[in-house]
Amino acid sequence: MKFLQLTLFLMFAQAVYAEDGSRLWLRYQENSSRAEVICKHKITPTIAVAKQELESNWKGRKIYLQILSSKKTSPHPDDSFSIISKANEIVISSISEVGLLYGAYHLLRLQETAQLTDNVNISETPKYNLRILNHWDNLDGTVERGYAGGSLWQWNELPENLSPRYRQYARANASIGINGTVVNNVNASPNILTTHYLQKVKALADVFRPYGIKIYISVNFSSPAIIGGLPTSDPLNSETIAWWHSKVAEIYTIIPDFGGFLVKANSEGQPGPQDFGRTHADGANMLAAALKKHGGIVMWRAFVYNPTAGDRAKQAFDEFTPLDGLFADNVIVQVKNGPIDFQPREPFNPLFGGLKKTLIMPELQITQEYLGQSKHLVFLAPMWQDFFESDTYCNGQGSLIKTITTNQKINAIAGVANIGEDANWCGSHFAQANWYAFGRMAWNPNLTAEQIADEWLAQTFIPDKNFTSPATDIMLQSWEACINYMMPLGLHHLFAWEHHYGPQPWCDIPDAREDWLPKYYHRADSAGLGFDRTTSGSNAVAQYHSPLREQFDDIKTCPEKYALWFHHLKWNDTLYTESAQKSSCYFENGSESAPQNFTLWEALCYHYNYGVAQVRQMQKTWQQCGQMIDTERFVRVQSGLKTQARDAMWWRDACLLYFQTFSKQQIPFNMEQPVYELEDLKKINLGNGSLN
Ligand code: BDP
Repeated sequence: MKFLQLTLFLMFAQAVYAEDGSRLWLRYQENSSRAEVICKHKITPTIAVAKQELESNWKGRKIYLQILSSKKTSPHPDDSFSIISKANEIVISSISEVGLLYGAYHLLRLQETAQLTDNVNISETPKYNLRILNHWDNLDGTVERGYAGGSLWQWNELPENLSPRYRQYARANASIGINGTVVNNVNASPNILTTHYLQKVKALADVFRPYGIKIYISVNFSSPAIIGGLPTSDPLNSETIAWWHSKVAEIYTIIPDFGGFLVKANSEGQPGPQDFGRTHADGANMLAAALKKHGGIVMWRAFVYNPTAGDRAKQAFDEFTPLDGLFADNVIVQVKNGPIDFQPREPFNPLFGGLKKTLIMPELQITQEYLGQSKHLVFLAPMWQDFFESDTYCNGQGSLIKTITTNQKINAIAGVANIGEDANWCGSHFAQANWYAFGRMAWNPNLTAEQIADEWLAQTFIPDKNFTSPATDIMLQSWEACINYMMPLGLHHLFAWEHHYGPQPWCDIPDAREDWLPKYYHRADSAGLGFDRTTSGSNAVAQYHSPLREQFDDIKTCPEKYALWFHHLKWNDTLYTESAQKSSCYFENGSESAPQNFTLWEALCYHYNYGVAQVRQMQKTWQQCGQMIDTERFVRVQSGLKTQARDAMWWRDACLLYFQTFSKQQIPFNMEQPVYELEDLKKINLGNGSLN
């Protein structure tokens, strides 16, 4: 009997304390009795969610939920809310139901992060109206660039069976203000538009609706020919036009509040209007016309490049700026943050500030395709903060990306999701922070990475400064660390072929597209390293407004972090003192004092080594603060950091040893020396992902 009791106790304890990450940042301790929440408005499904969340989880005074009447005729739901405390009560008010829901989650966030004060007087309005996740999920259940297991969508079981995770997903998104989701891959199967699949999409839309989340789909531009049996998909052909109009009408009968289409066209082999001699504007406007009367939009991606058109970094700008002003008013051009492709660090894409008469929305990548995937702890909010705060100078100084993209008729932002079937949703515990950060920054790009890290840690682990403050340090330096050990000083795309996880700067695949090979980007030779994009090179600098173009053009004023992005430098060129100054902490522990300046080669050696040192420091800090949390997650993160530390050394050695074959110089004696042989590293087959 005793044994049975003990077993039952242990089972119970495990059930209660299983810390598999499935609860994300929503770890409220449920109330033993319901909190008092009063709402005089009709209890709609959305209000019911708000009410229930507060009743179960709110620990304070009586709450009133209040819908305000409004004369506004905004085309987009106004998600604003206010929270005001009075003596014995708190009033959450909004003109919309979903505003109340956001208010409820906001209040709970303050409670969970111990930020509640007696007097609350908050008023919040999101800066982007459309805050959208892009799932690169295929209809066969795989996820392109997904590192958290298969797709969350069980297409085979839909529409009949609804996984409980659909609702949990919607709840998590609503709690951080995400209000749209594109459920399928931009490399879109035309089948998504068949009635069969639209019924499945409808089932998801029905689950998401109470949480204020609209559904969108990615469409294949050749759908009229592929599934419609038409002879062409030419956007100016009347049959094509009629096909899209009737398809869109069908979608709206099935899903009345459908959001619209996301389109990847004439990019990486996807079909598009150029196949018929038409422009991106012709293609986008044709779809937009079909969606217009239903209130739908087209998000048309600007991720275009082809091997014959010169410097890849220039191509989207070259293709899209001549079309500026020609897009319909329900088309929004979706632009990746950088001009190449979600690299560890890129300067901002010059289409921001380049397109002035076209609606434009940023596309960020949450899934860390090029930042260690779900294996490396890399917090992306510092990167996004940097991006939002970049000054484009398009209307003079102060034309920050976060300002120009939130002052349009439609303000939207997309993030490529890192969500999958894994119990912890994102493949690792800290990867959840990037989903969280995307939502928070889409709501308010003025939030700092530090604030977001801190509140995420408090909710996801414990609201104790002894834990959150060192853990925030880890998060805040993780992006810089990753850049250092992967590709510092503006280097980019040194990744292993197709896999995009490990290093392969030497990669040479016969007959491969030149612009898919690392050599195209690093241009290492016996003279030096880097891509010359100055006025005497590809002249990509000219795509930026003054004074940026002059600044980038001149190595003396170009920020060191972009040195090799814009310049081909000689191995012995003296880099300004930026790295050298920063390096003092690295050298402090060694016998040598910090140098005054570096040559390019020395700076490279330093950055790679410093990146490794940063990860080693992250390990130590975690060892110290991680023990304050549950063992399960502590150990998992600890083990992830080990992998990251080994991978960092792998990256460092692969890149330095390879570049050394050109520089012909020794790695300075006062820095760490390689532990691997280049020839061995060249043999690694990345099928299995990492060095482990
Ligand atoms: C690249 C990915 C590729 C995507 C493409 C895109 O490697 O899988 O299809 O971006 O954004 O980063 O379309």
